[in-house]
Amino acid sequence: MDRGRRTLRSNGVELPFDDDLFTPLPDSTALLDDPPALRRRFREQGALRLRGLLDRDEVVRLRASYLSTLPEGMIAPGTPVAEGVFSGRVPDMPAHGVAGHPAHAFVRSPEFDAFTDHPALSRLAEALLGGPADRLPRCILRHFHSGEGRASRAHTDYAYMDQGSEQVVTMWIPVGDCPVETGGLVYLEGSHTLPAEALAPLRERTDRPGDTRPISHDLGWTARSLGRRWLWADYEAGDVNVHGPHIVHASLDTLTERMRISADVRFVRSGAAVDTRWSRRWAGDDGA
Ligand SMILES: O=C(O)CCC(=O)C(=O)O
Repeated sequence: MDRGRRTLRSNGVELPFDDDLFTPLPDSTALLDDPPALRRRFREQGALRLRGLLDRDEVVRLRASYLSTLPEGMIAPGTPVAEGVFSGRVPDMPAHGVAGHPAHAFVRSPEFDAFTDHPALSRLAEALLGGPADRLPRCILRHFHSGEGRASRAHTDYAYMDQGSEQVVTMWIPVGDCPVETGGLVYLEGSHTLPAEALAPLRERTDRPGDTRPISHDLGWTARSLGRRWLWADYEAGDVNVHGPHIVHASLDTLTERMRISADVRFVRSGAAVDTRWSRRWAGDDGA
């Protein structure tokens, strides 16, 4: 591990970037040509990291398109739009993803539809789900910047989609390079095999006491309580992660000037029950 990068944060809580708390997420790209081996690895690990599944330039173009819809003042003057360097100033606009915020319009754009319909994503879903799969309409565009102390709390996807089939996979796609300090996704090793009872006591340490869906905002507490480490990676534009509905995952705070943009796209096995909350387009205030 790179000892130069000592302290990370998630939801404002500091995390020593050390071998007790973090270990690399293995690269599974070489298994793409071997679907049985890919499925085996997916079953064992609960999540896969696939490098360069998408074309880097296409992903960078999507990043630039979204960033170009932000109101003036959010991107540092004199920097290229696609870099997405935060100026330190958030212009007056609705909350993230709420109608009137650029992400709300962007996830309804033909460009975003074309991106989420990329055949490489559906092929991957079908390989892992063992047959035809349908993309769920609720695809999320996430956008984090430094200084907000905000990231995704430790959670499993199933807590948010438990009115439908478990035959579902999530693709997490960094829209632009996302080294660990920019705040990428981390998975708790082997946590997809844990029974729900093992996770329940962790909810006692939470910054959202009224919400039973997240596990905890404190990733150090989560890892130490379960005796497991967070799987991390330095992601690049074009990489795709895929995970199942029961693995515990979270994200890290953005500590760099470059903003973190990512998309999550989900697929369900064709014919399996769909949680109807995921049959509508995402909005930041849709409550799902
Ligand atoms: O990008 C994030 O912060 C969280 C994404 C996530 O939880 C997911 O893709 O399932």
